[in-house]
Amino acid sequence: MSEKLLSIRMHASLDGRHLSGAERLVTQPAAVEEQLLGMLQRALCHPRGRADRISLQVDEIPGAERVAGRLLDLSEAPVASWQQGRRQARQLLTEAGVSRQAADRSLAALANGAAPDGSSMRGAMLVDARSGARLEPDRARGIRVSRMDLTPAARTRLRQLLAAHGLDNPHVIEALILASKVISAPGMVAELCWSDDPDYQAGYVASAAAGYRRITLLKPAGEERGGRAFFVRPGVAKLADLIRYLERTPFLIDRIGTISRELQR
Ligand code: WAQ
Ligand code: MG
Repeated sequence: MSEKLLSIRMHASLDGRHLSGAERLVTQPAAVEEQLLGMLQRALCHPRGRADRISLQVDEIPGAERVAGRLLDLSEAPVASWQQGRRQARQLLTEAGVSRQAADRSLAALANGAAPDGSSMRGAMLVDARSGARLEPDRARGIRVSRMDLTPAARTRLRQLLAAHGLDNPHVIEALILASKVISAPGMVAELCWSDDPDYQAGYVASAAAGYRRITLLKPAGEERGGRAFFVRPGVAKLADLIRYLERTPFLIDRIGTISRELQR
């Protein structure tokens, strides 16, 4: 189908610092207004403060280059502390094919604030899965994954499924969508992520084989430094093509995966 897609994006900042962002892909022009209002509300009610600058952008994108995607399966095993969470993340990364060195370097970079000034980057680090070398062209901006979403039917189904597991929140939904696009990229080995919101301590490691492995605690409460690392196969052919895929190619998810949580004992 070559039906037109509309990309809707929101970016909010406070005192010149990024506060929150959101993005949707819709096929129905009638859905635009509702999406814009929801995004505006989120920008004005962010836990780190009320935005003083909000930009909303609507772009039409040709349907031709669209990729139909599937959501990763989500699973979670409880941890008792963020330190244990980081050990779990390191273990999951090495099982996915990331070297110890690359896992440790990236965990440390995110913990210390991966941008040159020691704060969180706006996007993700791109990391060689063997050497741990950072490959992203700009260490403050990073790689910004964009143009991905669920179809309305898939979103409804996913939210029902997540609600049954007590996980229906926007962080989970957005992260699952983003990770599913990232892992679909050719040459991608794994992703590591935790939030930059001070009151949100969860994160995940994602890979094609293990899916989205949710980790309930990956940082101490109150910590503002968060981020993402995308681990790529060493010598991945064309970095520019990979970055273009992540940032520009529309990825519309029409199939959802499974959700499983192991309860805290
Ligand atoms: N592309 C690449 N990196 C991004 C993007 C993007 N579109 N958006 C954010 N980042 C990077 C950036 O460095 C942020 O500081 C960092 O990720 C965290 O972003 O409960 O809320 O939006 O299962 O704060 C994961 C756990 C929550 C969800 C992640 O991320 C769950 C989260 P945040
Ligand atoms: Mg955030």
